[in-house]
Formats: sequence, structure tokens, C-alpha cells
Amino acid sequence: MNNQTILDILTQTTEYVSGQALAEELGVSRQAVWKEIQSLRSRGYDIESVTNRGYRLASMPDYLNSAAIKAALNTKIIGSELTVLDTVGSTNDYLKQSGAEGCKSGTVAATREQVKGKGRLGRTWQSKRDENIAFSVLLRPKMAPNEVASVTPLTGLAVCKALRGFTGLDCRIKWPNDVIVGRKKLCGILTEMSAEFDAVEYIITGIGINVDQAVFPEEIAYKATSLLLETGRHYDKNKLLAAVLNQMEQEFLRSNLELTSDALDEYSKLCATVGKSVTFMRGTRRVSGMAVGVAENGELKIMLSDGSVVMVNSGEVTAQGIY
Ligand code: BT5
Repeated sequence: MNNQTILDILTQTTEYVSGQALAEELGVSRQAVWKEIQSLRSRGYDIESVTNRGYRLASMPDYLNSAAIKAALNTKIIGSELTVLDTVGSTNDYLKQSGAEGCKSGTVAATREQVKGKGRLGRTWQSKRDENIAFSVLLRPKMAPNEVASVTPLTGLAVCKALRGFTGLDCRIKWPNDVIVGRKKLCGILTEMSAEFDAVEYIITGIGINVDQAVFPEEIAYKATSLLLETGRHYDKNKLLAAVLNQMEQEFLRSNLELTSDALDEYSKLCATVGKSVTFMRGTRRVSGMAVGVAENGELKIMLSDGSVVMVNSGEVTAQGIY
């Protein structure tokens, strides 16, 4: 018998469901239902049982679990296949394997623990078990590899809006796609793709959000923050993850994965880098300028001291006042 199915039924109602009804719906014995209820209880699901009425889900475990995420999801594509792993090296790498095996567009892999989280350019992403959210989304858009650049800012925009809506915090985007609060990093995004010469096979967008972590390792403590540190509150990680997935689907469908003028406008307004003095590497030289906007292809527009405007598409741009 499948846990998911009993959970699916119990999460869809606040009423009691009789053991008989569950058994009939699942095509199993009442004894099998009872065993499964015991197993769910041992994993942290608080399931009440009342004679002659049946079972009722009183509360779910606080850690990431697919039933709770699905209960708060209102998407058609993103999350139509959704797995929550107990532990994994990297959710991006996990989905790469699923992508190679043909998983469908919109597949999501989240994990309670990520032990080899990846940042950009070979850096690492640190995350503690059950304290933070780490997940990846695989998409199979019909686009050329050079069009994929829009996905990163669109994801940053979606995550930033979802976090603002969910927490009320004044979250901003640090170009290209960190989500920050004040001067500190709350969320990192890593987009990777597999492509043929002229067509994308799949894109994987991996997102790490610091939720309940109160203490960060020394080397990142000066620049990392979490929802707990910012608000003093514990947020429901399952609802938060669902809110981010809901917003991502809305943003992606609305823009057809292009950086439309509406999306660009919103992105620029939420971008903390725009309007700041910045420095960046040009060849071997460090150059300073003023970030004046974001271009349609997601590049950062920087005005130099002679008034000329240059575009920067990746790499490191350091904005004054932000880590
Ligand atoms: C990122 O890279 O910010 C992308 C992070 C993406 C993580 C997600 S989690 C799910 C999915 N699976 C993966 O394996 N990865 C994705 P970057 O801009 O290169 O920033 C990395 C730098 O952020 C590190 O070198 C640290 O300085 C810092 N850092 C590491 N962990 C952090 C944390 N939890 N909070 C804030 N900063 C952190």
C-alpha cells in the first residue's frame, strides 16, 4: 500500500474518514489501513482516531514532506511530479539523473538534507537538515540555449515575490539572482542546463532558502541570514515551498519564460543592485561604476565614470553596502 494515498485522502479533509472508507477507496483491508496509520504516526503525523468515526489528520510533521507541499500547491506543471528526499548530495544533480532518464517537465525534487549543495562557479551551498529548504525544478522549454539566460532572473523574481508575500519581509534581489534582506543573503539560486547545439534538452533551477537556521558557519555568518533571524518566527516550510512553486509557475507562464517588459520592470524595482556603486572585473582590471538598470537579456547595465554604459552578463559584481 502507498502512504501517499492515505495521506492524500486525509489531507484533503478536516473531517474524520472511516477505516472502512479508506480501505474501500484504496482497495485494501482495514488491517492494512491500520498498519499504515501506525507507520504514519511513527513518522510524526498526528492522526486522531475516534471509534465509529474513523481517522483525522490533526497535524503534519514540521519537516518537508510531499503530502503537505501538495496540499498547498495550485500549479498545473511545476510539482506535478514531486519527491521529497531524506538526504541527497545535491537536488540539482539528482534531477540531472532524472532528466537523463526522461522525467517530465515540471518535476520537483526537494530534500530534508543536502550534503553536497552546489553554488555557482564550483562554490558550495551550505544547508542544515530540516532547518532550511533545498529543492530543484526541471523544465523542458522549447528554446535555444542562448535564450535560457532569462530563466535565472525570472526565478529570482518569483522567489523574491513569494518570500515577500509569505513573510512580509522587504526581500530584494541582488543581481543576478540572490534574494537578500537588508545586506544579507537569504536565498541562492543555481540554474544549469543540458542542451544540444541548438535546442535545450532541460533546465534545472535549484533554490536554497534559509528558513530556521539560527547560527551559520563562521565564514558566511557575516553575509547569511534566515527567516528566523529576520523575523523571530518559525515558518511552515511546506507551505513556503508550495508558495514559491506557485509563484514560479505563475511567473513562467505569464512571461512564457521571456524577460518581458513587465517582468523586467518588476525585477528592476526589486533589484537592490540597481542604483548602487559597483565594482567588477573587466579582463584583469577591477573597474568601478554605477549600476543603472537591467537589460532585456538580464545583463546588468553599468555606467562608467566617463558616462559610457557597459553590460555585464555574469561573474562577480560587488555592490557597495551588500556582501
Ligand atoms: C548560489 O551560488 O547562491 C546558488 C545556491 C543554490 C543552492 C541550491 S539548494 C538546491 C540546489 N541544489 C544544489 O546543489 N544547489 C541548489 P553562489 O552565488 O555561487 O553563492 C555561493 C556562496 O554563498 C558560497 O560561496 C557562500 O559564500 C555563500 N553561502 C553558502 N551557503 C549559504 C547559505 N546557506 N546562506 C547564505 N550564503 C551561503
